[in-house]
Amino acid sequence: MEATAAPEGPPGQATETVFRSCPVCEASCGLVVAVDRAANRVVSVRGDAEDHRSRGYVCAKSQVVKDLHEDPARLRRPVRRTENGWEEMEWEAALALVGERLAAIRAAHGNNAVAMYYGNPNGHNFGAQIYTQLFITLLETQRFFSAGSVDQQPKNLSCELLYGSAWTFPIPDLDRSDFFVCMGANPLVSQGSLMSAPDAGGRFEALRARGGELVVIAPRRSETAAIADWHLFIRPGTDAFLLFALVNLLFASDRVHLGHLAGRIDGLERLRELAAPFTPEAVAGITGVAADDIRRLCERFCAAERPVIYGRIGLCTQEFGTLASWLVDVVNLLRGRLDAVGGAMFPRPATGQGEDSDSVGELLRGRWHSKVRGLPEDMSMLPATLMAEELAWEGQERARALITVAGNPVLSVPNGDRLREAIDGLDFVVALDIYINETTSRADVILPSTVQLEHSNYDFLFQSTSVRNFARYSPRVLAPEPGARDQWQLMLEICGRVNGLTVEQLDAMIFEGLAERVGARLPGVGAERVKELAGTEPGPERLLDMMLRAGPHGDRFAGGEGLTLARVKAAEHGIDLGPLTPGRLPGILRTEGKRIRLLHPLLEEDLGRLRERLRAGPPPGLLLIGRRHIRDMNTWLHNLPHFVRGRNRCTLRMHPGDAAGRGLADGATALVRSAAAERAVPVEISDEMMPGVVSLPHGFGHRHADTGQPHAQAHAGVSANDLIGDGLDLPSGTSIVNGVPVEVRAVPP
Ligand SMILES: Nc1nc2c(c(=O)[nH]1)N[C@H]1C(S)=C(S)[C@@H](COP(=O)(O)OP(=O)(O)OC[C@H]3O[C@@H](n4cnc5c(=O)[nH]c(N)nc54)[C@H](O)[C@@H]3O)O[C@H]1N2
Ligand SMILES: Nc1nc2c(c(=O)[nH]1)N[C@H]1C(S)=C(S)[C@@H](COP(=O)(O)OP(=O)(O)OC[C@H]3O[C@@H](n4cnc5c(=O)[nH]c(N)nc54)[C@H](O)[C@@H]3O)O[C@H]1N2
Ligand code: SF4
Ligand SMILES: [Mo]
Repeated sequence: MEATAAPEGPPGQATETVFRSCPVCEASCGLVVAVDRAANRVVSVRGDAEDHRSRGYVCAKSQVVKDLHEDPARLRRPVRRTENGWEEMEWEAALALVGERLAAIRAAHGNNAVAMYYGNPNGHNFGAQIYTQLFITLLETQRFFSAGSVDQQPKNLSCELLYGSAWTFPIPDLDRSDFFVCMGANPLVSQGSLMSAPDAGGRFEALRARGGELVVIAPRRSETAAIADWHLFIRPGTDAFLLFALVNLLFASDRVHLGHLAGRIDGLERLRELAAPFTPEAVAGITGVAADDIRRLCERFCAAERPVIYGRIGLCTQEFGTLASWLVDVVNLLRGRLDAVGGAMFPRPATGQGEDSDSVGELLRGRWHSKVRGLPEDMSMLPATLMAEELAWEGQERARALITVAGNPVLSVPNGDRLREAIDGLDFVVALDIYINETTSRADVILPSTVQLEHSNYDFLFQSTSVRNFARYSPRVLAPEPGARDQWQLMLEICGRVNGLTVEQLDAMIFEGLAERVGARLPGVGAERVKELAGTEPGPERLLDMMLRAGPHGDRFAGGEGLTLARVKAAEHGIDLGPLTPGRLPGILRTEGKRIRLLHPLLEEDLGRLRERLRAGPPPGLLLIGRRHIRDMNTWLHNLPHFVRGRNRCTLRMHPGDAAGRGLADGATALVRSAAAERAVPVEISDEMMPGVVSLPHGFGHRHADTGQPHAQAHAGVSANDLIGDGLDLPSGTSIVNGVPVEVRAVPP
């Protein structure tokens, strides 16, 4: 644990203690925040030993909530770009300007003239999430991009195909598994993703202490691999081959056991046929994993009592992201490890998103296409990699405006330089952001929301990704500046002004709609009674109260002991709703006849691409992969001095053999060239790398002089995404950021 001693305030200073969860990563660890109300500042932040999920664990990023609040470079009021630089604006004037400009552009050129990019921090902000659907629906643009297509989109798609719902993620039961295969993830650093697990390291230690084994499959001996019982190097982008070989072995050795899902699964015979060519011997060359090791992995997986396979970023953001993400579930399924204790199970959020349903999900894909390359929309989004070319496209119905919502695509998405240029060609740009950074510096107006400790929160999304069911409310700790708005208010202000509606009207629409749905589900109660009990205070909390009360643990608006928001608030350290439970399938399936269809035409079609890669062999040269560090969070912590001090982390890690062959010594500067660009980066020689693979973290590259982040600029580094280029996992439109061919050479003298 990279913990933090708690400097208490000076003696005699009146500090108050507030408990809340950390909004920086999915783990959502419990924090103890000491606050000086009079000075409206945080005195200290430390881990909450009474939080049942994190039990006192926190990482260095727990201090972000304090540092970010205090960063003088953080925007507190709207700013407008003028010829003389950035100028502060009054809130009403700024909102009016944004509303007028966007409305005028829509009126003249249609809804699609306004593009939007939606970034990661929204997923950590309950208010923003609750109104997101409305925001997107009312902007109704076919030029919608998000960080999701440099992230989990392949898993969304595979879940949609298998279970009928893109957000029904099977989550590994880390605390009860006895054979954990971790592919393309580094939970010791990330603290788990689509597996929210504070103190992942402690949980893996516990797994080993109870006689279980941890296997890590990744092209780098990561922090997680370093504590594993077995680490297998794999060539980037080839996991689908390895997983197919496991499927092949399960069929060939007659070890398919479907458990309680037998009789619900379609496509088994077809899958057997498709897997037939992918023997361990056939895939050993391309994956770099010996056939014997693949066989041994299969043996040990089958011999274990509670095995599970889990895959994340390294499996999603690669050449065969959808196939690999799908095959992880397929292998679990073929061994009866889906919806089973110690396997992969489905969380049950207290707000009711994971309940049984009779509805049948519709695959939302291909309803429109990108202008330049004609690639299909997926879940209403176009691939983020295409954002630069789509915004630069000069046809008749071209893009004219852009809204960025807590995102920094110039650094976090491939083709950042082209994107900056394309943004400059637009008529109007508004950024909902708290910094002037590589992306938002191109905006006409920046609208900063309240930050983390200035608004309340509820861990909404991460109820669906957590390794244990829980409910957790976080109170507001610090008073915002006068006039400041929460992110949800800004979102409603914008779509309200563009559509001629007020924030109150929009909130009322959501409220009425939710009350109707909740009322319909509770026949004895009805919508009118729901509305009466929900109160009159507009905003996300009254919606949250309704969802909790109507949810699986709720009081059903009938009094009694069930959950209400007030009860969740009263539980300062969060409420433990127990381990994940099996038997959620078939109830939660949103598929035709509640069957699981193993294959889908989209997947079968993509198998053509996989076979072609096997025939062609791996791409030539070195393959570039990414890397995460404890003190980085994508692009946005680099202006906080505590998070950039020390050694330069933006280095190219390289195997000693690869370095020697190129005359590169440790610390030397290398030129890394890809199809997209060439960049100079310091080399760090390390045998943690698989030979033939080099690693560079993303989120750096703060080289533009026009940002308002002096500390970030002083630790600029290089943007990995400059090197990454156009490659996509075709079915999902996800950027291939792992497994990018590069050449590396020493800087000529
Ligand atoms: N090469 C490569 N690229 C990657 C990845 C990779 O592994 N390799 N990972 C991808 C992944 S998984 C992700 S999620 C994306 C992230 O992609 P983005 O979401 O585009 O990037 P972030 O750095 O998270 O951007 C956060 C932005 O939100 C702002 N912000 C932070 N807090 C707040 C707030 O409270 N309110 C408001 N209004 N703004 C706020 C910050 O100033 C910053 O501009 O990057 C992806 N890009
Ligand atoms: N400290 C910190 N924590 C974070 C973040 C952060 O930036 N910093 N970001 C958060 C976000 S937005 C996300 S989405 C999560 C991501 O959480 P993780 O998925 O755990 O992310 P990474 O640490 O990028 O781990 C990816 C792993 O995949 C390996 N890999 C790369 N290519 C391949 C491949 O082709 N095959 C296989 N098998 N492995 C491969 C890499 O070596 C690396 O170990 O982390 C979250 N947590
Ligand atoms: S692991 Fe994530 S949630 Fe926990 S303290 Fe660190 S950043 Fe915050
Ligand atoms: Mo992410």
